[in-house]
Amino acid sequence: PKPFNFVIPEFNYEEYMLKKAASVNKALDNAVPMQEPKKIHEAMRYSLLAGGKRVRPILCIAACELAGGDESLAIPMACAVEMIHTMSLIHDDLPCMDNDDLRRGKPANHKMFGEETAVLAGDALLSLAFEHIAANTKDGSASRVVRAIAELGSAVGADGLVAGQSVDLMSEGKQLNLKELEYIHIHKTSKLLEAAAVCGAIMGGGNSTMIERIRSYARCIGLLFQVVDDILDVTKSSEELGKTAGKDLASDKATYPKLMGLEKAKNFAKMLVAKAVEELNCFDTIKAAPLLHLANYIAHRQN
Ligand code: GRG
Repeated sequence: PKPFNFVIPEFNYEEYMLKKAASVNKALDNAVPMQEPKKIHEAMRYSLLAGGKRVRPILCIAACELAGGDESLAIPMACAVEMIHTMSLIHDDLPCMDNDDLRRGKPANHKMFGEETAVLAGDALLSLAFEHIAANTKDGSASRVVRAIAELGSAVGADGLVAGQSVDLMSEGKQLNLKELEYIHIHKTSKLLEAAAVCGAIMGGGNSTMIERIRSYARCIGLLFQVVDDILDVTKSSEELGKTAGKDLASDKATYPKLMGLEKAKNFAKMLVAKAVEELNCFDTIKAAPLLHLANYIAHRQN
């Protein structure tokens, strides 16, 4: 059964996603122009414009629109979220972290530019993210900008992404239980998705009830994102190997399918998407269509 069993005929999801991704890509390109010193700017642009799915910035814009604002109010915030996401990927791939050579099908930043430049490119993107919000958000919204910056900062630092990464690194070689696995996912993945949506809703002028419903929605899809990732790891590698047991069921890494079984993990994903949809039932369905479809997309994504 489909976890989300209604369509909104008035709404063309693919067209919406393509249009928003194009706006985000253009704004990101403008936000980091090629300039001196060339190497660092080239490294920043290399990863930032490497063609991610842009889920977080689109979530930010859609939440802003749902809360009553227009796209232009959320664009600097949306770009900042993608800059932070990108810097976290650059640092995650470093030899001292996950030590990955490839990212988005291309050589990782440190493989292209060297470790020192990759560290600096990440640092520069993190700093630019906050500068970009403060310097480029439309006039008249200073108090919203301050609230959103506080939200984003806390999602990224030692209570957010950094906490998730730190606990993940410390857990290497340990057998995690579900609660520990969830802590890592909530911090490494959900926090930034949640901040993207909440910051969008703040910029859009949403009231506190709207913002909190959007927050709960985003929490669900953040966890959903990771559960689906884990399920894809199993099902994809099963397909590739032509076997029933996938890579992650065999490896040491804790995943939802490994800890609860594949069927239960799939049911958990269905429960999360249903809860995410339920959180938005206080909004007009047509207006909430982008976020409803985004939840559905995350549940059914293939990469
Ligand atoms: C944030 C200050 C700061 C430091 C970084 C390295 C680190 C601390 C955190 C790691 C965070 C991390 C790599 C989380 C995984 C997030 C995740 C699910 C990535 C994949 O996201 P997609 O599928 O990727 O949206 P694309 O490529 O489409 O953007």
